[in-house]
Amino acid sequence: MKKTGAQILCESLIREGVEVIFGILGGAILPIYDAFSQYPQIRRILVRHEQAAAHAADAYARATHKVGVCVATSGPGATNLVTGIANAYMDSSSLVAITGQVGRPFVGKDAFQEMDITGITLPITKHNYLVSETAELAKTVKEAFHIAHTGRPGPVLIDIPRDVQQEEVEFVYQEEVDLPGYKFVSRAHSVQIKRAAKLINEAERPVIIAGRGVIISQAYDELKELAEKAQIPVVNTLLGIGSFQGNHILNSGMIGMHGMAYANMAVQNADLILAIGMRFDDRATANTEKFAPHARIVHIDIDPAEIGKNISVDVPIVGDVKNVLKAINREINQREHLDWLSRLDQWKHEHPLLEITQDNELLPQYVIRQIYEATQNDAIVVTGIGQHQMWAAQYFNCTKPNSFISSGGLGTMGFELPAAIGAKVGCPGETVWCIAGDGGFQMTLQELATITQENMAIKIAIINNGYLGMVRQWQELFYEHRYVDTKLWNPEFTKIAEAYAIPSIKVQRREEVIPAIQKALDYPGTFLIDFVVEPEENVYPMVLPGESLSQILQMPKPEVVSSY
Ligand SMILES: Cc1ncc(C[n+]2csc(CCOP(=O)(O)OP(=O)(O)O)c2C)c(N)n1
Ligand SMILES: [Mg+2]
Repeated sequence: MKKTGAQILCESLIREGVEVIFGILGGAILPIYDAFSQYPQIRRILVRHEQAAAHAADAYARATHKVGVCVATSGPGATNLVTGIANAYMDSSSLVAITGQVGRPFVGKDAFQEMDITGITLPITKHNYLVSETAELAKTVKEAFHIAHTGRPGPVLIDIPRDVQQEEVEFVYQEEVDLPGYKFVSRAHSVQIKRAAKLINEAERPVIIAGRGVIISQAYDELKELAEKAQIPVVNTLLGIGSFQGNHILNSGMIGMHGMAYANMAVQNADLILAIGMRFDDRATANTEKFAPHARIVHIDIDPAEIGKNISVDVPIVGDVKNVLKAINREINQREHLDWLSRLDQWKHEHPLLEITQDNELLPQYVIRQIYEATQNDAIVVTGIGQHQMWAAQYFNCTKPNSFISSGGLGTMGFELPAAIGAKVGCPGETVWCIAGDGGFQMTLQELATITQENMAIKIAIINNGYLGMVRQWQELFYEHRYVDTKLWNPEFTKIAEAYAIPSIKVQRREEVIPAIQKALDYPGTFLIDFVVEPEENVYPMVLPGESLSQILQMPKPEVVSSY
C-alpha cells in the first residue's frame, strides 16, 4: 500500500514498539507531526526546548531499557538536540533522534533553517542517516533502532527532508536488518573466560568494579552470583550505582574522585581487578599511571574499542556482560577471602562515609539523606551535575536495580529536570525524585511547563546553595578562594513553581526538612522543594586532581593550592 514518508515513519515507529516521543515541532518536521494525528497510539510529549527532548528520551531509555525517541525540526531545532545527543553518546544510551530537513532541492543551498546535522553529529552518534530516497525510509528506521539498542547502545540520528516526508511510495516493512559492516560480539571467547576464571580462583585480594554495562545488560543476578560465590567486594563507578544492591555486605561503594576512601583503597591494594561494563573514565580511575598498581586486570566490555584505551589489561573479554558473567560463574570455585574482607572492614571503620554533623546549618547531605530515608529506597533518583550529584551518589544508598540516573560522561548541567520527565514517563508507577542544583535547574526549568501540561507527578528537590557549587569548591581549594562568577543571584524558586501551577515549599531550617519531604510525597502531583542549604559546604572525600586514587582529601585543607 502507498503511504507518505511521514506515515511510513509512524508505521515503522509502531513496529519498533515506540510508545512515546519527546519533541517540539517546526516547519521542516510539520508533515511528520501532522501524520502523528493518525497514530494516537504514539504518545507525544511536547517539550519546551529540544535539549530537553533528547535528555528526556535518553533517561526514558535508561529507565526502561527501551529505545528513547526525540523529534526536532531542522536548523536550530536540530542543533538544540546536540548537547542531549552527546550526553546519550557518552553514557551509551539508546536514543533515536529524528530531525526534519529542508526539502531535497534546497539541501546545500543554505536554505532557511538548513543545517548539516548529520555532519555536526557525526562524532556523537553511533550512526546517522540523511534519507535521500523515500523508499529507503522504512529500512533506515529499522536499522537505526537495531544499531541504537544492540551491542554498546548509543544514539542514532535520522535526518528526513521535508519532501521525503510528503512523497508517497509503497510501504514495505522488513523484519530483518542486513548490515554486513555492523558486528558485535555478545558471547565471549571461551579461552578468555577460562583465563579470567583462573585469575579469580587464584586471587587473594580481588575487587569487582561494576559499571553501567551491568545495568545495560541487566546482569544484576549474575554479578551477585559472582560476588557471592567468590566472595569478592564490589565497588562501582558513578553510573554503576544501582548495578549491585547498596546494602549488600559485599558492596564497598563508589570509587573515583568523590568516591569512598575505602573503595579507592580497595582498588589500590587489590591483586585482581574485574572491571565489568565500565570504561576506566578518568573521574573513576584518577591518575591512570598509578591506578591499581598491584593488580592484574580483567576487562569485560561489549565494545572492543574500550579495551586497552585508558588502562592496559591482562585479560580482555569482549562480550555482553550477562553472557560473560554466566560463563565465568560456571568456571569459578567457591572461595573465601576473610583476611581481605576484614582489611576492607577496617578501612571502612577508619574512613567511614562522612558523618553528617548535627549542627544547626541546613546541610545538603542531610537533605539528601532524609529524602533517601523517606522514600525507603523505593524511588528513581535523577540528578544534575555538581556537588548535589556527588552527595546523591554518596548518600542515596540505591538498593533497587537501575534506580539512579545521572549524566556521567558529559556531565551536562540541566540534565536533571528533563531526565526526570523521561524517567517518569517510562516508569509511571515509580516515585521519581529530581535532585537539582540551583545552577543546573535554571538551564532547563522551562520544562516545568511540560510537567504541568502532561499532568505529571515528579518530586523536585533544589539543593540551593547559591553557587555553582562544584566550581566554587575548586576555586576554594585550588584558586585561593577567588570565587570568580560562581556566586548566583537566584530567583524565588517557589514563585517560579507557582507560575507553572506547581505547589512548592521553601525550607531553610533543619527541622523543616522531614515534614516538607513528607508533604511532597503525600501530594499526588508534582511538588517542588527549595532547600536553601549551607552555601560553602564541600564534597569530601576528594582525590586530588592528577593524583592516584589513594591521595584522598578527607577533611577541608584550605592550604592545598595548585594550578589545576
Ligand atoms: C552545561 C554545563 N555548563 C557548565 C558546566 C561546569 N560545571 C560543572 S558543575 C557546575 C556547577 C553546578 O552548579 P549547581 O547546578 O548549582 O550544582 P552544585 O554544584 O551547586 O550542587 C558547573 C558550572 C557543566 N558541567 N555543564
Ligand atoms: Mg548550586
